[in-house]
Amino acid sequence: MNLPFSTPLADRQRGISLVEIMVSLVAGLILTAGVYEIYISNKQTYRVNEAMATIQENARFALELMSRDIRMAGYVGCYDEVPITNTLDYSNTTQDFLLDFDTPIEGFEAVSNTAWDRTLDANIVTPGGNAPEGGTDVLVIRRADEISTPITGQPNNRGDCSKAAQHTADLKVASTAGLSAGDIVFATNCSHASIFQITNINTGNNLVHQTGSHIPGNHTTDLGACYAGTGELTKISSRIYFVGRTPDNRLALYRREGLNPAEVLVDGVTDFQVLYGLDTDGDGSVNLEVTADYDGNGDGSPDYAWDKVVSIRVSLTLASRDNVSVINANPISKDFVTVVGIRNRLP
Ligand SMILES: [Ca+2]
Ligand SMILES: [Ca+2]
Ligand SMILES: [Ca+2]
Repeated sequence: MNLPFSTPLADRQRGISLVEIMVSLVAGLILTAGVYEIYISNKQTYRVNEAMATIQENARFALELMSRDIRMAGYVGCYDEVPITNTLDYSNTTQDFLLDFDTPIEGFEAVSNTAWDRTLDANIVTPGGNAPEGGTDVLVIRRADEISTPITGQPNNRGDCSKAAQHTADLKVASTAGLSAGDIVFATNCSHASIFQITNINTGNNLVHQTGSHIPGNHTTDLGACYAGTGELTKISSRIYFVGRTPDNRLALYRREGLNPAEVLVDGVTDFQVLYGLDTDGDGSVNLEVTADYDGNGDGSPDYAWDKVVSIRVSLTLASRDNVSVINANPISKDFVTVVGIRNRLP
């Protein structure tokens, strides 16, 4: 639109006043600050969500592994119903604790920030490794491994199972995958069972179980039974769970499997507490949930009724690596609880 010539120049081209510039600058600043605030808050939300997702993923992983071990505690096929010959040489080792397959479950209750209900067995800590963190519990599971193979024969016993001497023959198995010399295994044909250490694996999948080599070794080659062409062989080992400190001083959930060094399962586990579900009245279901040091008969000392444990309640606390909490700028942390039944002991 054309302005009439009579309109003064000042009216037509007045421009922008200083006040207007100031106002728009302030408005711009407010807008930028708002956008920045949204950005920061989104970034913060993202960091919290990311930390929480990591915590949840780690907790799921740890609880899954632990649950599998707890569920299978003491499970070794038809072990419960049959006589068992254990040829392990307990006099030849300081590692009896790791080989005590008669006790599938046991634990140590943290009674203060420095002590447990009894002295921790030396085998809980790998030589040179770090000790469990004060105030957190220790859980020990002894169980059959996933590695299992059919026994296909005893090549040297010439098919004669009637003579005790034939009980010493090598065992031939379908596959030696996952098995190696030094492994402790469990053989059973459902009328008898044997625990022994493999001292050598010969060609043809022949498992040798000599005396006088390896630790703990076998004190006899007599397995107490003949397994010519029948049965199943399974690797067995202990699993010890505890919270310890990593080399960079972070708390983490450790697992020691058999004679192997303890390994970090999951980083950022700051607490680990265990309760044992007891069936004290023999009806096959839990009627009492207690700590490891439970004194049921009131004689002033723990009962350690491990054979009455039918379930285990595990509580883990996990914390984020970074200080992402919006409340106090600390790491965020979350508790996770699961209850696992022991397969062998539930009806
Ligand atoms: Ca405890
Ligand atoms: Ca009960
Ligand atoms: Ca007692």
